Amino acid sequence: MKIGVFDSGLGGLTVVKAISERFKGADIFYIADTAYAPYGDKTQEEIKNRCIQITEFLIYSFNIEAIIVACNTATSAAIKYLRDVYKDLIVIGTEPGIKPAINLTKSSKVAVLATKATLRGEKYQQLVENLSKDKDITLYEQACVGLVEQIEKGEINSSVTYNMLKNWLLPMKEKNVDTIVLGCTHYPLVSEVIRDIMGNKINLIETGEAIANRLIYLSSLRGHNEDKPLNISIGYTGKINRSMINKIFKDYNNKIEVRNC
Ligand code: DGN
Repeated sequence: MKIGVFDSGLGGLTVVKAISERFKGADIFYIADTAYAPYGDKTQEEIKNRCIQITEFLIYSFNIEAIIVACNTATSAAIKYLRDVYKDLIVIGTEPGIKPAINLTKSSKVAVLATKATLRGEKYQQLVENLSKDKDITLYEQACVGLVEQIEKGEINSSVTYNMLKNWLLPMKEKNVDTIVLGCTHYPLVSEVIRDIMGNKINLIETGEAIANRLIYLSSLRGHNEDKPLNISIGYTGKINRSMINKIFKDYNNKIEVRNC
């Protein structure tokens, strides 16, 4: 099976990593759209156009059967369009895991970290509106402006990144937030920093595992049951930080091809 995955940059590789831990028998073609990153400050129309161009490229270059939008921001701008137009493809998007967070919280205080575009998107607003009203939850939303750029630069442990996160997170810690939704696929790459600030007991909700499970389910409906090792290749449109790729896939044994496209 051939699967296309994309994001504005490195973030969607956290999703590919989660897939690589659970799924076999596929060729994964990943596009890091770094020439247009970050998506978080683009209009919904601009983001949607990029999603269409990348999907077309993946279809015509690699004949993909599935497309995974490994980006919350792009999902909110384009998933409906992609589902409507590419009916022959398996189309999977990424959404902040608010539901699992609500099930997990003990203090009833949940934070959502995401890009500005995700938080103001209609899809996110609907997700929040549809939350179970049975539980009285206080939701703290934080647009983490500049964090994606820090991660793209590979500045995971720099004092700038630490201080950014500290300014957003300490007020949440004081309010007894015990569960944080990582509503951007880049943010798992700073989860150690978040734990350092919030303490080890904090629950962090990522979406990679849920996406991998959805892929397993939908591909099995199409008869996918190959068992060969996963083959991953990464293309990028602007620049990419290769040491971050090595860091993300440090335990991955197969060769990963990385090239400009
Ligand atoms: N990884 C993207 C997301 O999940 O929203 C980041 C989007 C961006 O480029 N800011």
